Amino acid sequence: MGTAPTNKTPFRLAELKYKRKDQPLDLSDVLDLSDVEKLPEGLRRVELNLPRQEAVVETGWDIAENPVAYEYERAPGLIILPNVLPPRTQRTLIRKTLLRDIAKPYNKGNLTPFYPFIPGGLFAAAIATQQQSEEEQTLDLVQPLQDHLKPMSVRELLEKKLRWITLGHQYDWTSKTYPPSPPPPFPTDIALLSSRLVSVLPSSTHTWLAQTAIVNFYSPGDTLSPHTDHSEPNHTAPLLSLSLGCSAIFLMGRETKDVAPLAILVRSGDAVVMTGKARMGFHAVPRVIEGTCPGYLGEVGGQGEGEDGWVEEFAGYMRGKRVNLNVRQVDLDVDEA
Ligand SMILES: O=C(O)CCC(=O)C(=O)O
Repeated sequence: MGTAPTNKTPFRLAELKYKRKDQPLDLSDVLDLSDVEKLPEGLRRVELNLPRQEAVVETGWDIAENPVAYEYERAPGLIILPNVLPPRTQRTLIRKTLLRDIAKPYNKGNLTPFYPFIPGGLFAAAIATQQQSEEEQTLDLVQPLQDHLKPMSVRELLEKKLRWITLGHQYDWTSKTYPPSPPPPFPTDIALLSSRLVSVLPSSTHTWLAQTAIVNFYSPGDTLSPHTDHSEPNHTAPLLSLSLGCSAIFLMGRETKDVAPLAILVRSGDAVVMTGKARMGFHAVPRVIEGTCPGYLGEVGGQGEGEDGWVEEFAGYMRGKRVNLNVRQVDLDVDEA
């Protein structure tokens, strides 16, 4: 029997394949770069621009000592740096976004139009309610800003409703533009880490500046639809994407959905950078894989224990989450620092 014709694009077919829950997840066509002994055909190692140690600008962040990067012929321009963020760096990034960045009222998110800003931040507020009984929590519900929504506890908002916040330039999802007014500050430490990562890429001939980031929060079951990121006036500056927590399947396609995308397993600590042709390519996250959060995030013990403030509240949250930092330059030109 032949295959029934379909009017679905190759991108859509790939998306559906990894979304479906009625069959075991088939990873046989998924590129997994966590342990590459022999380079599969079509995969090439990318020569990085690693400055001599003494020339490294001190950023205060650890990145892998000898990062490796790959590019696959089916996704030209997509540079994959597996395991480039050590556990400690991952923990610090998560803590900073959950405790600090989320607590700044100017960093808007998907909840902003619907629920009031929680002073001190949603994560800290949810931790504070941990000792409360369920009864006490129902007395403390957050009242929605729109009548059709229901009051919710800070814990429910954090765990079930928070999907993203924006750092730096605040993208306007209605007009699909970045407002011309001066943006709120982009966190300097995250900008330094991002620049350091982008600076090792071979194409880094121009200054690159982290000016905006979407911090995506996913639970297993959440997906991100295929899209291109074209609202930044600069369509050539690389887009840096950092994965933390549970693993996910990331689909990288071309400028049209008529070409089958490459499926990549992105794990905690991986970076993918969309450069060149990949910068304007369709991409999506059809699957976040349950139960794959590494132990150093999902538990309190291990590296950095006691020193980096990684307490049960963070471990408990990350056990079931994937956090993605999607960092971009907005302006056409940026000044040399
Ligand atoms: O979560 C990811 O890996 C990708 C996120 C993304 O594409 C976006 O925020 O535009």
